[in-house]
Amino acid sequence: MKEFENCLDKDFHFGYATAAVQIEGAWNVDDKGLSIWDKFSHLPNKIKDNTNVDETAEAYKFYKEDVQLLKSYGANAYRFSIAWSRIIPLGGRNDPVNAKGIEFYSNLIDELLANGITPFVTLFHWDTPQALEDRYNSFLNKEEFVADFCNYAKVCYEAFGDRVKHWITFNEPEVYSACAYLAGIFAPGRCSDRSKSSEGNSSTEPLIVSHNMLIAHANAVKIYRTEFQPTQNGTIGITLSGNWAEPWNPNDPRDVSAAERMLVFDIARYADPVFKSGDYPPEVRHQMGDRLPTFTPEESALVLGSSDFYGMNTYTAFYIKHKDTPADDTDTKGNVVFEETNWEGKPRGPKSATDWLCTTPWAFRKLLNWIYARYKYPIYLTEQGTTAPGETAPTEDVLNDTFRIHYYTTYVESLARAVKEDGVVVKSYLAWSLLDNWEWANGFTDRFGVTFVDFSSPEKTRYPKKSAYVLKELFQNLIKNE
Ligand code: GBH
Repeated sequence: MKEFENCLDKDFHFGYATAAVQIEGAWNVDDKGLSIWDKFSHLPNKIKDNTNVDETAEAYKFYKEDVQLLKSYGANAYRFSIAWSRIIPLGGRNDPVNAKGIEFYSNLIDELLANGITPFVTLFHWDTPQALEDRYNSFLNKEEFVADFCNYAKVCYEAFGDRVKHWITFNEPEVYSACAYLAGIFAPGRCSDRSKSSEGNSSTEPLIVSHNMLIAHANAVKIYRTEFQPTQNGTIGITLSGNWAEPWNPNDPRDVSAAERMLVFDIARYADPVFKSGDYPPEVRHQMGDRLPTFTPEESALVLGSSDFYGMNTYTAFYIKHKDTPADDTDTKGNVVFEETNWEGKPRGPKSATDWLCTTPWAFRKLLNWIYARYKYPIYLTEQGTTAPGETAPTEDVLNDTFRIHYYTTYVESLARAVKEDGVVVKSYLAWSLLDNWEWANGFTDRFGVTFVDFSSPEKTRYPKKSAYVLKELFQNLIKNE
């Protein structure tokens, strides 16, 4: 990648991302409260390999070792999430704050800073305190939820804001709301299918939940901006999911507009309110009608501009074909068909060990351009990565992870092209993930780490994979020294 040497500014952040539920373990240590995953992962038939989150990579215990890994991988940034139920075990604004929970994250932040690593902190990566679910159905109750989330956010700004300068309120409103309230495969597992859940409405709840999430985000940002940003000088925003949509048949205008529509439903539905218009895109409103909540004028004004940057998670791409039948009332993707191959039988790309995920570097550049053209906000890439076929034991072959190396090398080249040739402004690359972790409904079966974790060993032994060193070298060459 000689031609792209030094194409990234000196202040570019390269590193790794994780989430509390997926790596911490220690579910009841130091007075932590229960999160919805502590309950959900123990229900029968929810998790592919019947595992739960009682014990994972145990990063709660081994965080110092993980900071050393980050350092040896050349990372200058680390994105982790705070478990709300460690900070406020019962979650609510009138519930006590847990000093031991604060101490843990405070120590982690200090350890990172002492090793030259900038913390990027996510306040919510899908682990609502179970008590708030029990009390008022968490996200479904706007007034209660917004007030409790703002209180929690404020406790975090107060405790960590002297050292944390990069805040992310929520991770992926679309993935969370669709998986937890439409498909019912994530905690709290609500959906219309009564064989899976005794409660829920897949038509309306996902939209209410993500709507209330945007409002909670905007309120928490307002608090940061008015009470903390003037003295703490940090930056705050939201991270959105989004995978590229490529027309199944580029010569069929119906597929071309279906692909564009998918991006609008999947990405712009969240990004337009925050970065562009303060409201949902008209075509989304048109299809969803009254299912979709509305913003009051005050909410709209609060949401618009409520992010200092565009937090972007992206992994792959799909071929998108138009549909001739009308949209059903649980559709959130613009009434399209997802295809594995295009009209000529061309596959998306090499297949990872995860069914939805293929290596599609060509799509990454297109998506960066699509997002930057529409919003003109600096982009923080906050997640990207892959599993690889056959990673079951830390053998020499597995640790020499050529599949993942190919993924990262080609994606990083796309990034460099988007920056250098297309002028897209990107300020971070945080790979998913530092460690093999607990991949939600797929349990431990999907290994996203650049570090192999032996979950059967008491020390949860970490084995670096070669991709970690390949990424280190790539970014050493891309980031300017001065
Ligand atoms: C991110 O979700 C998450 O932020 C992170 O926690 C996670 O570990 C990582 O990506 C890898 O998945 O499409 O029907 O098979 C991103 C998107 C969420 C996409 C779960 C796939 C499964 C449902 N992924 N989803 S399905």
